[in-house]
Amino acid sequence: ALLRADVVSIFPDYLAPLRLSLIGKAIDTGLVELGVHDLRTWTHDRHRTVDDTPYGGGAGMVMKPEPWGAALDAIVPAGSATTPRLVVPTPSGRRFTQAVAAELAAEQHLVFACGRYEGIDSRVMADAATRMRVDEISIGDYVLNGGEAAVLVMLEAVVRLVPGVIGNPESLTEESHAAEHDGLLEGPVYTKPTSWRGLDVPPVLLSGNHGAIAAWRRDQALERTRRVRPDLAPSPLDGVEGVVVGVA
Ligand code: 6GU
Repeated sequence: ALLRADVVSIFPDYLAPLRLSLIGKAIDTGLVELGVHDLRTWTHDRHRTVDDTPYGGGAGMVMKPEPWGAALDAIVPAGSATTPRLVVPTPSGRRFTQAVAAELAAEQHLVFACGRYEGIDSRVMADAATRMRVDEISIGDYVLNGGEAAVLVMLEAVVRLVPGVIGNPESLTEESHAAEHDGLLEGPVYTKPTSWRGLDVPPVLLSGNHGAIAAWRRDQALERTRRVRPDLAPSPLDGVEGVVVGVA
């Protein structure tokens, strides 16, 4: 397999959708290997305890280090040829972007540690960092109850970038956030019929004039980006020769 991904969670069933659709097919064809593990496998007490009260006080519970240490020891083979990357989903991590997805897609082995409650005892990350690269990553500025849904999001973005997973690689470069798009959002798209419920497909798309179509699409992309994501829109002087602004 080009990519192996291991996910550790106290709700392994939450990761079942990874076996569906595009990721499922990548697993079935052997391009991607997936392991989903129940953290409680590495508990030894009657109640299979994974959490405890936080030192220093405060609300909520913190995940105990021992089960995580044992889980990572079992999943990451000692002295393996390639050092895996440990991804810890957390709202306090660095932001997941298309560039981070591409970075992760280039790895051979990803391990995802799904925390619940107020997070995982920080020594787990400190200890893991002696053997692997550790990345605490957030998928956005909102709070989830656990990392599982974030792992579904991240793996969907990552696996489709693994070579061979998408049949037509051109569709990888033609979408929103692709570098080829100059960082603009993709504009509206249309298919048959040409008229539907009184709404017509923009005539330029039926013109056969490829130059005019490309110019129209660029214009639509720019308009949409300015309207819904002004933070991504190019500044008016972008691309004007001889003018350089905002460079440190
Ligand atoms: Cl990656 N995990 C959790 N638990 N909450 C989040 C998140 C991740 N990203 C945003 N909120």
